[in-house]
Amino acid sequence: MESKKEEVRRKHIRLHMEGALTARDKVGVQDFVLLDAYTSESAFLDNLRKRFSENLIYTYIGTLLVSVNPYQELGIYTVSQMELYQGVNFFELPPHVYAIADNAYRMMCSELNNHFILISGESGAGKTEASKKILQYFAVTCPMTESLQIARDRLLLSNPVLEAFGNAKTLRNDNSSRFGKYMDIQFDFKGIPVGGHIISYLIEKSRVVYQNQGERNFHIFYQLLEGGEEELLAYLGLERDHQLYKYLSQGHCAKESSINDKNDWKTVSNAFSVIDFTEDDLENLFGIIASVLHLGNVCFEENQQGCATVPDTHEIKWIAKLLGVHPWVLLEALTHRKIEAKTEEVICPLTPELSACARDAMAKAVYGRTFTWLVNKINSSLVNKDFTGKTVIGLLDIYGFEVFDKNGFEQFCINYCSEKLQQLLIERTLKAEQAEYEMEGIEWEPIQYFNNKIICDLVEERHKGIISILDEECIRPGPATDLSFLERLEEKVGKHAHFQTRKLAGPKGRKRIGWMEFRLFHYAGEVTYCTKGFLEKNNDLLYRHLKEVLCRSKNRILKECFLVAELENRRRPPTVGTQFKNSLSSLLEILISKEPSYIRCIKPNERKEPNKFDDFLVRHQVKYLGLMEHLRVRRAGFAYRRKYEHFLQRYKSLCPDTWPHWHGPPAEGVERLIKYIGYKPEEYKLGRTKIFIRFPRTLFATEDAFEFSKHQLVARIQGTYKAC
Ligand code: AOV
Ligand code: MG
Repeated sequence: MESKKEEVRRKHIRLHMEGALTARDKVGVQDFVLLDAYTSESAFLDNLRKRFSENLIYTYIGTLLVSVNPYQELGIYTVSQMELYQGVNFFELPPHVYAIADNAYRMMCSELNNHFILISGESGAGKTEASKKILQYFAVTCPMTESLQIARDRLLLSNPVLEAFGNAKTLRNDNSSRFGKYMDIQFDFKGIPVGGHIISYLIEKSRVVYQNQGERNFHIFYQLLEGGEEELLAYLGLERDHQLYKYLSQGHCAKESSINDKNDWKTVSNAFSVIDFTEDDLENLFGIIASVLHLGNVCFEENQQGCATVPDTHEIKWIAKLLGVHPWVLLEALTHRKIEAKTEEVICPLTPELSACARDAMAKAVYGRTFTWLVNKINSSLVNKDFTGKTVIGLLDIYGFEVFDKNGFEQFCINYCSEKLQQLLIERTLKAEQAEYEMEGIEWEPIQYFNNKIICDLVEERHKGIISILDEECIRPGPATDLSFLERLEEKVGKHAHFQTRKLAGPKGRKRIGWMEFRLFHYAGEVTYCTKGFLEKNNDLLYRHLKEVLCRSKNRILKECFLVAELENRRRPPTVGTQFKNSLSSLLEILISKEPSYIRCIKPNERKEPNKFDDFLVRHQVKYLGLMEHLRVRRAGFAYRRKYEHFLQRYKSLCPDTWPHWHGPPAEGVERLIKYIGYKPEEYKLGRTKIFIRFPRTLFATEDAFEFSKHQLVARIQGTYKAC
């Protein structure tokens, strides 16, 4: 293996050095920085297309990885591929997601700092797959001890469990993540993965009760029905046919060949046992999942007084059994509302429509909180208290930019999240890069780019942004509606360049915006949102009566999810929009403290098909992902930079003046060192605290010399021992 690896590596370096890949006409260039016409979008696209047609889905822009979803298995994720990339310098092998993972890992080990890998791109572009490949890479290539194997397995198997409960088939992606996920993989000082921690973001609860045409509910429901053992289904009171359940059949989704619920059930069941779920946990957990299905089938009718009744209480009895609540108490809570007057409680009957809303609110609340419980449970099995002084690599796989025919509150939140991550990328790359040159006193021609801060502000600014306006409407006394919210928006942000409604649009735009809609001009394109449901989803209120029932449930998981203390707390909880805004802001704080790597995923076509490269679609993504700007900054700048101390520490053995110790200022040591090894003036620049290296090949050569000198040193030491 070693010699094969060395051979591939040498060949690649040679190609790289020989005017960067002789075969470039056929397979394009592996780093866009090497493109001759680097300012041309068409040349960029040509290169991407050429490589895609040769099944080369990865291309670099400097250290950023561009990945195009192949929609087919390419055989490039084998263990031998992983071994090939292990411990090899970045540009010495063809671009790969493993190279990004390995680079972050080695930097973490050598500099003992924390890293994160941000994977972005639109829905279906390949983010979740990339994050899984990275996790597998660490699981296979990192050093391991027997006692820590279980930690590794749990890290790996947390994925199928979370995907079962948090992913669903949408029109864009058969396995679309309907929650955001940030996962820290923790390593000890030897680089062994010892544990992890997951933070989840805003699960799309509305999917539990409603799915668009052609879409499905969360995978777990179908997996349970298809794969669950007979006795389990009998215990839960469920039938195999998912058409029997209202919450599973509204999307009229045809069977999808890419989804095998029966097999997935096996994987998830196995994962549960490895992650330490007890029989009791699973009994309670599936009791909840089954209750949601039963709940969806509860129907209401109107009695002569116009109040809701439940003609068939069969489902209610099952829910009561599974959740450990009294059936009549549950029935009353679904059909009545408790209103608290000053000294007494008044019970008012609900109409069938309001009862249906209460039922759906209960299903969403139960599912949403159970998901949070699941994440906490997984975290408690991933935690490793024995290790202190850990370093981490964080993986961020969060929902991608989404545009459907109908976009609601969920798309608004998802696309706002995309804006925030774009902001982070701009701050950390385009802006930071230019600021760094300035700070380090390096001459530089500024590059123009679109800064989407203006859109982030439009959404999130305190008192003025869309989320604040929505919150105000939610608490305003009097009859606030989704329409009055739209009117408030027109009043307060109507003049904003990135906002439009039917009333504000010119005659041409008006046709395409409905009465209840507003349009945002996102960095990734325009999206028209329908305000219907915004107030209700932002409020996310559960009638007190139902909350009481859930707080008194005997189901152990629900008991942990709905604490009795909540009933005593009369303060209004923060709205969903505000909670999401706050959680994104903490996420950005987590990321800002770490060293970044970026993967930008591109979706080649809308039909989820292999070998189809839709120029228009890809061009649009190249544009909004800011790849051209990124390339320009990279091209004009320097491929590598290192603090003088770090550079000297690594390469000091290459120069007699700096080896074994250099006692002067590190900058002078580096200057002495690079003169000795023969850097040419055009290859580097010396800043105030760092050395900047223009071409990757300069660094390779240095790294090669270092490896060579290391071997010589070892040979010399061994020789000395032998002589003794
Ligand atoms: P996403 O995470 O970016 O969308 P996924 O990672 O789920 O997208 O990818 C969508 C589908 O594309 C996968 O289920 C695979 O079938 C295929 N795919 C993606 N990457 C690869 C790859 N490297 N090799 C082979 N097939 C791949 V979303 O979660 O919807 O934003 O919310
Ligand atoms: Mg995903």
